[in-house]
Amino acid sequence: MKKQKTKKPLSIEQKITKRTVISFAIFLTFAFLAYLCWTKLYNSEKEEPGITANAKAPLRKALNLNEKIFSQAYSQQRLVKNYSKDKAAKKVRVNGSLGLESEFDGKKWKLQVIKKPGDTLFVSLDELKRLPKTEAVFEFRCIEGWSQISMWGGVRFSDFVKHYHLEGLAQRNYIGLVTPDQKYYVGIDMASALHPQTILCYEMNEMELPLNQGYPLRLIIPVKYGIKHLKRIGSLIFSNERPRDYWAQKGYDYYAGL
Ligand SMILES: Nc1nc2c(c(=O)[nH]1)N[C@H]1C(S)=C(S)[C@@H](COP(=O)(O)O)O[C@H]1N2
Ligand SMILES: [Mo]
Repeated sequence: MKKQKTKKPLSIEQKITKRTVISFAIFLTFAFLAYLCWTKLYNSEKEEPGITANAKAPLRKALNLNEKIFSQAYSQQRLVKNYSKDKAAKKVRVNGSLGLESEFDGKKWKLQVIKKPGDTLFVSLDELKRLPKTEAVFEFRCIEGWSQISMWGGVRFSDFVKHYHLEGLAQRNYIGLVTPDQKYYVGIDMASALHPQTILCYEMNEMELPLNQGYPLRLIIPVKYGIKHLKRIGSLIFSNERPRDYWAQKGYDYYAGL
């Protein structure tokens, strides 16, 4: 007679043990995968020293990825909401005076466009005023938590680029702006700089800019938070590397987009 191979059914205890072993194996697999991801993120390429020195590498990586996605999704067509003139605040808030405290002679001022070492273009306020004027009434937002609808006027940055034949330089990735005393500085990705609402601004509420709001020239860039709207522009550069940025050095997101 043939011996029949019959499997003895597992007892309740054996069943429970088997399940526990399987669950534990699954748990270990996931724990190991999580560990691999973490070490990969943590040992990933470090940021350039001095630019975002205060942010921890993995967090910074996430922010950079964020920036990549935003700039890829970025479209020149995406306009920030424009309001009618009467919605603009008459008493416009003043915030931030870095780079505005040094002695300054507005009458002698010219915008310096540094094309390459030893080749600087100087542009006076009168010359800027002769270019077509663009106005923007939008909700200005500060990362400190306040916002206010305000009205600004000046030359669209993209018009400025065309007028002075700077298209070649505008192929680079960033512009960098610095106050005349170099105490405040920002870097802006080129897509945002060339956005149709970005202006080199010389007017507020249809009048000359007040000194504490950036006379003779400031940046107005509605697609970004207030930190990027540098007041009193001294010089402008075009660069493939990220220009230094005051608040990014303190750990804020370099992109600071809305
Ligand atoms: N030169 C210079 N520009 C600056 C700042 C600054 O401290 N110095 N502060 C920024 C910040 S944080 C904000 S919110 C806006 C405020 O612009 P406002 O003073 O016209 O409201 O300016 C930005 N531009
Ligand atoms: Mo701000």
